[in-house]
Amino acid sequence: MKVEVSDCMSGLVEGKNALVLGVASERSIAWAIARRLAQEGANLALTYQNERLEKNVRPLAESLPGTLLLPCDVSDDVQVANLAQELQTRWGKLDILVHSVAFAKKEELSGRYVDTSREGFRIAMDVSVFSLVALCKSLEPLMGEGSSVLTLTYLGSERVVPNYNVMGVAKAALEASVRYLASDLGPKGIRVNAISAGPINTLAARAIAGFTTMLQRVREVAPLRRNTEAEEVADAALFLLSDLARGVTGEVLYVDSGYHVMGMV
Ligand code: NAD
Ligand code: 0WE
Repeated sequence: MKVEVSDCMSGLVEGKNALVLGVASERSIAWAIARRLAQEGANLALTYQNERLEKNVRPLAESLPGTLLLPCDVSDDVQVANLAQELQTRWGKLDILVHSVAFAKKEELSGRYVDTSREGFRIAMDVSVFSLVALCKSLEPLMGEGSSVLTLTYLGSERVVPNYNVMGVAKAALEASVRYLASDLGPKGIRVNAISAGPINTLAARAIAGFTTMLQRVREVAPLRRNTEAEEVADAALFLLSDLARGVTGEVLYVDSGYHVMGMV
């Protein structure tokens, strides 16, 4: 019998316990990562932000047998603590943490950055940045040698992308947090990295005016002349979350068709 390579499990994350936050729909980057991890034999726990999104996420979770489904609004300390408690009870240890969560008020994602409100700044930083710190702190007791943490970022952290505004500043802080967390958790053998993804048509992106034009522009000028697919991000995520990347921490890996290397577009 012929065995296709694609039918074989790599064993890269086989038997590892993986928590993935940020699935909102089947287009979510977090969902592509979760599917890939499940495919390679990881045990999964997914979270949902609220009851409205639970309706979307439950059928996705149920399509991957054995997947735990837990609530977690990352802006609520109690929910973060309960999540850690629940995973302690169910699994006792955690090998993989995927943070694929970001939020800014819609009105902050248009117009001038200089007009950002104090409350808009606070919310974007709390949900998109501090949440990673809070999760790492709560879950650190469950993690150990060989554990790996991954978050998602975007080029707007280091270049000005019109309308990305306070989210760009939040992503800059997120990337800096990856370095500080890598330094804090490294001595325990816990790695912390980010993937900087090119624009992908998800729920979070669809709400943005002019997003289709951005996708088009990337297809025209990125070295690979195409858009980024969530599955490409998931493949890179599998690497960073596996022991193949055992020597990599504090890093931001671009999965963006090479767009970020261009100096004049
Ligand atoms: P998405 O809308 O599918 O995912 C965003 C997630 O954030 C949702 O699941 C939402 O429930 C969650 N979230 C927001 N506030 C939350 C809260 N208070 N508590 C818990 N969860 C909360 O969109 P996506 O594009 O898959 O976004 C995932 C990550 O990827 C984000 O960090 C985003 O910044 C990043 N990213 C996206 C793109 C893109 O173009 N889509 C590019 C680069 C990076
Ligand atoms: O990180 C993101 C999007 C994050 C996001 C999206 C929304 C839309 C709905 C955060 N908060 C909200 N709040 C909402 O109410 N991306 C990388 C995708 C994205 O968003 C942009 C982009 C790109 C790319 C916004 C403006 C310009 C470019």
